[in-house]
Amino acid sequence: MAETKATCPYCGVGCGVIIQHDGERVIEVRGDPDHPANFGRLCTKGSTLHFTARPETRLLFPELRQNRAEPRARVSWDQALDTAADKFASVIHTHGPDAVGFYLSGQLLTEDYYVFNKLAKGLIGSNNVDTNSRLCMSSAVAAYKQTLGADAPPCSYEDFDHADCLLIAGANPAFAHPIAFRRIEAAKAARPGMKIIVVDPRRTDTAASADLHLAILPGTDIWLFNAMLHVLLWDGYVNMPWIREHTEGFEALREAVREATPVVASGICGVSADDIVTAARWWGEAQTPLSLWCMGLNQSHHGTHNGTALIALSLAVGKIGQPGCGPFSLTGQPNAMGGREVGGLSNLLSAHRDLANPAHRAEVAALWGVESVPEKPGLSAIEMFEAVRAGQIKALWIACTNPAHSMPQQALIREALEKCEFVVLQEAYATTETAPYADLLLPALSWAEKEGTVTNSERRITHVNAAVPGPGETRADWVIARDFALKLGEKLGRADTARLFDYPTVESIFKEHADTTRGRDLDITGLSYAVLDELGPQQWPFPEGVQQGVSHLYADGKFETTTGKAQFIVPATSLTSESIDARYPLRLTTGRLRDQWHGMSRTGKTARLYAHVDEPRIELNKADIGRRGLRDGDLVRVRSRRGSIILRAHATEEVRPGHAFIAMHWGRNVLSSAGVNELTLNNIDPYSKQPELKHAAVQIEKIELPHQALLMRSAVYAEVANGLALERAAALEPWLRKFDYAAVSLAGRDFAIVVLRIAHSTPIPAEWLEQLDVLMDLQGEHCMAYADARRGVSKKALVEEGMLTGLRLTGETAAGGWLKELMIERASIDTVRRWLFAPLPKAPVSSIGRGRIVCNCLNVSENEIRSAVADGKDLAALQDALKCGTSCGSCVPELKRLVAEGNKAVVQ
Ligand SMILES: Nc1nc2c(c(=O)[nH]1)N[C@H]1C(S)=C(S)[C@@H](COP(=O)(O)OP(=O)(O)OC[C@H]3O[C@@H](n4cnc5c(=O)[nH]c(N)nc54)[C@H](O)[C@@H]3O)O[C@H]1N2
Ligand SMILES: Nc1nc2c(c(=O)[nH]1)N[C@H]1C(S)=C(S)[C@@H](COP(=O)(O)OP(=O)(O)OC[C@H]3O[C@@H](n4cnc5c(=O)[nH]c(N)nc54)[C@H](O)[C@@H]3O)O[C@H]1N2
Ligand code: SF4
Ligand SMILES: [Mo]
Repeated sequence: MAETKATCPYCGVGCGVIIQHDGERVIEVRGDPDHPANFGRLCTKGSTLHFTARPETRLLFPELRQNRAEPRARVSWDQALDTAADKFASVIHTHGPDAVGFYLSGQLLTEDYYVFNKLAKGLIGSNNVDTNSRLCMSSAVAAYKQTLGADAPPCSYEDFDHADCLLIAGANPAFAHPIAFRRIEAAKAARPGMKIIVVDPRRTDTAASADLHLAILPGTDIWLFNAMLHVLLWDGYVNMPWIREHTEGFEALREAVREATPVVASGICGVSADDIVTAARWWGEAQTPLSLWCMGLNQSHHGTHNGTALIALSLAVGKIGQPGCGPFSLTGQPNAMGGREVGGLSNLLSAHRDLANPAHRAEVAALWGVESVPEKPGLSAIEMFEAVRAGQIKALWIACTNPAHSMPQQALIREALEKCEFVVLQEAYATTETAPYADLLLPALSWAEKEGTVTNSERRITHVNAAVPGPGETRADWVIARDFALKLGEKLGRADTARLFDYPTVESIFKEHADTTRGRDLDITGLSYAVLDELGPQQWPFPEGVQQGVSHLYADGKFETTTGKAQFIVPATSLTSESIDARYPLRLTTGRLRDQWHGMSRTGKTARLYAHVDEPRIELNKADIGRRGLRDGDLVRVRSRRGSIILRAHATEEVRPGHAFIAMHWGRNVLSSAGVNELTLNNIDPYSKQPELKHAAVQIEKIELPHQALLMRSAVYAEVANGLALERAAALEPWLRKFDYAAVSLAGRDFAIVVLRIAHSTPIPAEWLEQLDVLMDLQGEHCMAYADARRGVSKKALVEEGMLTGLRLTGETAAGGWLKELMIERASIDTVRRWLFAPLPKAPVSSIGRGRIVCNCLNVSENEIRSAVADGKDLAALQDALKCGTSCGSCVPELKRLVAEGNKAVVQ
C-alpha cells in the first residue's frame, strides 16, 4: 500500500491527511501526524473521506445538449471545449465581454482559481468572476480591509493555547471546525482559568461548553460589541496610549457607543446587562483576549460591520499581533483563503490587489503582459445571478459549487438558470441540483486525484498531492480552464493566448502566482512545491530568503492601511433586514450539521454520516411545538415571504422560543423541496455584497398528510450493499417530486441502507407503490406481504439469510424506527418475526432500541450513553466504559452535554 500526503477537502481548518491507496483506488485515510493544523487528528467527515472516493457516483465524461428539450449526450473533450469556446466567443462578439460570467468556488485549489481569474480578467476582459466565498467569507474580508488594511487573519491556531479569554461569536466550531475545537478543548483542559464566551442565538454544543453563553437575538451582535466597548471605556480597560499611536477613528466610535449602555443593549440583544458586563470585564482583564467568528456574523446585511465591531474590541485594548491575541476569522471552505490570494472575487486582483485601484490594475497588467485589466467592477454572486435573470449575462460558467442549492431565494436562481442561454457546469458529481440546468457538463478530478496548493484559516499553505488517477475522463480544474482559454483566445483572435496560458505543469501556475505576490502583504516568493515538501506547510508571508512563515501579523503595530494605522469604524446599528411580525412570527436561522457538508454530494453518499441526524427537519423550541398543538416529529409547512417547504418538526432546547433552525444541507436531491434556501432572502451587505443567509421571518402550520409510507432496502453482502444503496438513492430522486413530502437518506455503517419516507395528502396510487417496489427490489419469493385494503394498509418485508433486508410500510409506519435498527444491526429476524407487520412503535424485544448514534467512529448510541450517565458515569467513565468520544472526538461536546443533562435530571 502506498501513502500520499494531501489535505482534507472539507473545512477551513485544513487538516493534513495521509491517503492510503494501491495506486488505483483509495483504501483508507488517516490524519497526518506532522501537519501543524491537526497533528494527526481528523473529525467524522475527514476520517470517512475514503468512502466518498467511489467512482460509481462520479461524473465521468463530458456531456452536451444542443437544446433544452433534449437530454445531454456524451461528447469528446475536444468537442465539449470547442462548443464552449464557440458559444462564449459568439456572446462576447455580439454582446461584449460582460455578457459572460464565471461563478467559482472556495473549494478549488489556488492554481485552478488563478487560471480562471486570468482567463476572465486577462483574456476575456471582464471582471465577472465571483465565487461562493461571496456567500461565506466576503464580510470578513471587507472587515479586515476596512480596519487592518488587508485581508489577512493575523492569528494562528496556536493562539488557542495562549488565550486567556476566547470570545466565539457567530460560530459553532464544535460542528463546523471540529479539529480547531479539539484544540480549544485541550487548551481549556490545560488552563481551566481560560474564559470562553460564546455569542450565538442557539445553545449549540459550542455554546454549551462555554463559561458564558450570550444567547442574543439574531442580528444584534453590533449592539452587544458596542456595549462591551462601552463597559471597557467606562471601566478603564481601554489602552489609550496604544490607540493614539497605532490607530485612527477612535473618537467617533467612542461617541457612537456612548448610548450603548449594557442596559440599552440588553433590551435589544435579549440577554442580561450583567452578562454583557461580565463578558466585557473578562475581555478587559485578559492579558490575551482572542476572538473567533464565522457565518453567524458574516451572513448578515451588516456582516462587514459585525466584523469591524468585533475587531474594534481587540484594537481598543491594543491586543493584536502577540501570541494568544487578536481577531481571528475562521475560514469556511478549505481554500477560500487561496482564492482571495489570487484575486478570485469580482472586486479583487492577484495578490490582494484591488480592482478599484488604477496602480494595482497596471501592476497586474504588466505582470500578465496584457495591455490592461478592465476597470469596470465585476458582478458579485447575487448581482451576477440577477444579471443572468435579466438576460444581461448570457453564458455562465459554474465550477465546483452548486448554486441551485446554496444561493438564497432559490426561485430566482432557478429562473436565472432556466433563462441563461448557455450554462457550463464543471463538477465532480453528476447529481447535484445545478446539473439539470447545465447545457455542458464537464467532469472534474476531485479529492485524492488532484495536485496543487490550499491555504487554511491560519494562512498556512499546504502542497496537496494526487494519490490516484481520476475515473473516466475526469480532468483537473486548472487543465479544463487552461484548455478552454487556449481555444477561446484563438476564436477571439488573441495572438498572445498561448503565452498567457503556457502552463505545462500545475507548479508553473504556482510559480507565476508566487511572483505576483512579491512585495505584497502575502509575499510568498520564498515558497515552491519543493520548499513546502521539505519544510512542511507554511504560513504566509514567506518572502525569498526566510526559513519560516509568520505566525502573528502586525506584531510591530504597523498596519496595511495607507497611514499604517488601524482604523476604528462606526458600525451600522440596523438589525436583521426582515423582522418578525404577526404573519411571520418566527426568527429562522440556518447553518450546519456536524456530519454533513453543504449540498451533500460527498458526505451524503456515506451511510454512517446520517447516523447523527437521519432526516431533514426544522428545529423548534418545545414550547412552540406545544403551543401550536404539534408533537415532536409532526410534519409542518414552513413559509416565508419567498416560498414554503414541508419538514418534520423537531423539538429541542437548543433554540429559544420564537426561533427556528434549519440546516442548509438538504436540497432537492434528498427532499421534496429545495430546502431552506427556498425561504431565505437575497438582501446583501453594502460593502461585502454578502447575502443575509442567516435570517428570515417564517411561520409554521401543521399539515395533514395522512397517507404515509416508509421504504428501506439493504443488501446481504457488503461488497454490493453500498453500490446498490447509492444506485437506488439516485433512482429515487425523481420520485421525491411526486409527493407532498418525501425524503431519501442512507442508514447503516458498513452495509448501507437506503431509506425513503413519504407523506401525501391523497392515497398513494397502487401503481406508484408497485414501481417503487421494483426500484427497491422488494419482490420475489422471500418477500412477505400483508394488506388491509379497508384501512389502506399494506406492508412488505424481505427476509434474506435470516435478516430483514427490505421493508415497505404503507398506511401504518409506526414500527419504522425499530425495524430500521433491526436492519442496521443486521440482527436475526427470528425473535421478532411474528411482530414484523404489527404497528408497534417500540421494539418487542429489549435488544433493539439503541436510538440515534452519537459517537460515529465507535458506533455508540444516545440511549446507551444516557443509561450509562444514569448509572452515574461522568465523561471519563463513559469514555472508559463505552469508548465513545475516544477516536475523532467530534462527539465529546455532545457527551459533555448528555452528562450535564443527566446530572441536572438527578438534582431535579
Ligand atoms: N460539518 C460541517 N462543517 C463545515 C461546513 C459544513 O457544511 N459542514 N461548511 C464549512 C463552511 S463553508 C463554513 S462557511 C463554515 C461555517 O461555520 P459556522 O459559521 O461556525 O457554522 P454555521 O452553522 O453556518 O453558523 C454558526 C452559528 O451562527 C449562529 N447565528 C445565526 N445568526 C446569528 C447572529 O445573528 N449572531 C450570532 N452571533 N450568531 C448567529 C447559528 O446559530 C450557528 O450556530 O463551516 C465549515 N465547516
Ligand atoms: N441557507 C444557507 N445557505 C448557505 C449557507 C448557510 O449557512 N445557510 N452557507 C453558504 C456558504 S458559507 C457556502 S460556502 C455555500 C456552499 O455552497 P456550495 O458551494 O454550493 O456547496 P458544495 O456542496 O460544497 O459545492 C461544491 C461542489 O463542488 C463539487 N466538487 C467537489 N470536488 C470538486 C472538484 O475538485 N472540482 C470540481 N469542479 N467540483 C468539485 C461537489 O460535488 C459540490 O457539488 O453555501 C452557502 N449557502
Ligand atoms: S476539521 Fe474535519 S472537516 Fe475540517 S479539515 Fe479537519 S478533518 Fe476535515
Ligand atoms: Mo462557507
